[in-house]
Amino acid sequence: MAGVDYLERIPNNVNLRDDRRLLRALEEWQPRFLDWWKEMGPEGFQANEVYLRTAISVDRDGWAQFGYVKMPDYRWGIFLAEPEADRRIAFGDHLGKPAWPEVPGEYRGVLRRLIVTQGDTEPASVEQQRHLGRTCPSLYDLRNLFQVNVEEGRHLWAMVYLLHAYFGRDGREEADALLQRRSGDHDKPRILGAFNERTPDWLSFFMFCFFTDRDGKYQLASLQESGLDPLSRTCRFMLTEEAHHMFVGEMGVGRIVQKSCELMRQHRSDDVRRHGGIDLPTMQRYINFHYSVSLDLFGSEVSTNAANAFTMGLKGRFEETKKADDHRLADATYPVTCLEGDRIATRDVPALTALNERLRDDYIADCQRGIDRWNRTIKEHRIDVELRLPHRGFHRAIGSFGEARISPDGRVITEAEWDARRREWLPTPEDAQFVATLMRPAVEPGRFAGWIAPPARGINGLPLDHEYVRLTRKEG
Ligand code: BYC
Repeated sequence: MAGVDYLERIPNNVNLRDDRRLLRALEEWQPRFLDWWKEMGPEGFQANEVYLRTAISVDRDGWAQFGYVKMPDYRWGIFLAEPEADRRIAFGDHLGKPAWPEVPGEYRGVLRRLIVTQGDTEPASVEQQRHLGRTCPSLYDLRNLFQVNVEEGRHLWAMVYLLHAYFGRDGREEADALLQRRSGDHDKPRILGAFNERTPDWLSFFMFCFFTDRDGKYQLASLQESGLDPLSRTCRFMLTEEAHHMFVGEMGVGRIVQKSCELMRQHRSDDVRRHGGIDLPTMQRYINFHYSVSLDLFGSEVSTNAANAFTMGLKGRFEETKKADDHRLADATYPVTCLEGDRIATRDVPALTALNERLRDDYIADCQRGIDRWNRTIKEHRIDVELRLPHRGFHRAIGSFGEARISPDGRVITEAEWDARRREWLPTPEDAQFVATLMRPAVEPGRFAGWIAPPARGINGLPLDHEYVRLTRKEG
């Protein structure tokens, strides 16, 4: 059990019962969280039993337990990875000093902002996905959606724990505000752009899990390097859950690509839509959209915020400890591609200010690996099409490219060319309408909608026709 107390109202491995004040504060927040879940979590299905994985330990082996749970009864809790003995700060001005068990007073504001920004994305994604249950392509996919949703809820708990435990009254207020903002709301939107976009259909959901959850992986990996030890430990455990969300995204898109290729071969036609599939040009436009809004999540190419967070020892680089340099970056430079006047240029800038771009580079390389795997599927069907990541400047709102129009192949273009061609590059209202026509629920065990191939295997060794969500009870 590695110290997880499941008998408590709030399962945890942080000895919550020994800190009465904190326990009381979190127990007060808990019903507000549940109210939010009921109002803004998955629409319907709250009374149905779902075959979910629950964290029961933070050990590498055996941290998960599978079983039927009604979502509101999911054991949301607080899990920090095991402490590392004598952990030292691995970068910045405090390099080599012992990691902090508490928040250093002078860094309170910056740390709070990072934690709130991270925390805000978690409930946002649940809100974005709340209508999807009704149009699930299979019970297998429905269960995966709900697994992702409850784990995002747990990630919210992770950040709320830090706010309550280390930031006093300000932290409690921020924790409440996390339940008050709403994705896409005009007056009280979520903090970051991508988390105010709609996720109206399952194609968008799989793209979101592939591209946007992958930003989560890179941000959490950077925060895992943090000198603030409780933040590091909580992110380390969150990353184990995040991996499943990216798996859902990559497999989901991969299965749609597979089905489209099968339909193209079977009907000897590119006109997959006529046969109930999603054509590859539409897939490309969805990739262009989700990739570009996710690139924005890394912030500006050149950022003093990022430099400060690094120098202070609060947010490191991806795999900081594996890098062979001085971990201070005082004199280092890094090449950054951005807009210079009316052309795109790459220039060396101080590496400290280029940390957002460097993380974006790591992310882009990771996205490309997924695209390569989808292209392998297309090639196996002997179809001469390649999916591509558009240029990093395409359709950007944040950073230097936010000021210009860039084509997917990386040319600075005029507003007139953008207007004339954006329908080739980004999902059109007609694309969305077409995809919406495919979103009809397939809820008999073992049945899959006609636009997506079944997965290679079921969950936890179970067959594909397992009843992953029990729909026999009436929906709540
Ligand atoms: N939208 O210096 P700049 C996840 C703001 S996803 C709106 O360029 P900085 C998940 C920025 O806040 C991971 N605003 O950037 C995935 C700043 O505003 P203020 C989430 C934006 O600060 C799926 C100003 O622009 N975690 O876990 O170096 C499902 C100038 O900022 C955006 C984190 O983000 C944007 N896209 O870096 C569920 C980690 N981009 O302060 C979950 C924590 C920038 O001047 N956050 N701005 O008012 C951070 O590390 C940083 O806040 C950012 C921005 C990387 C987001």
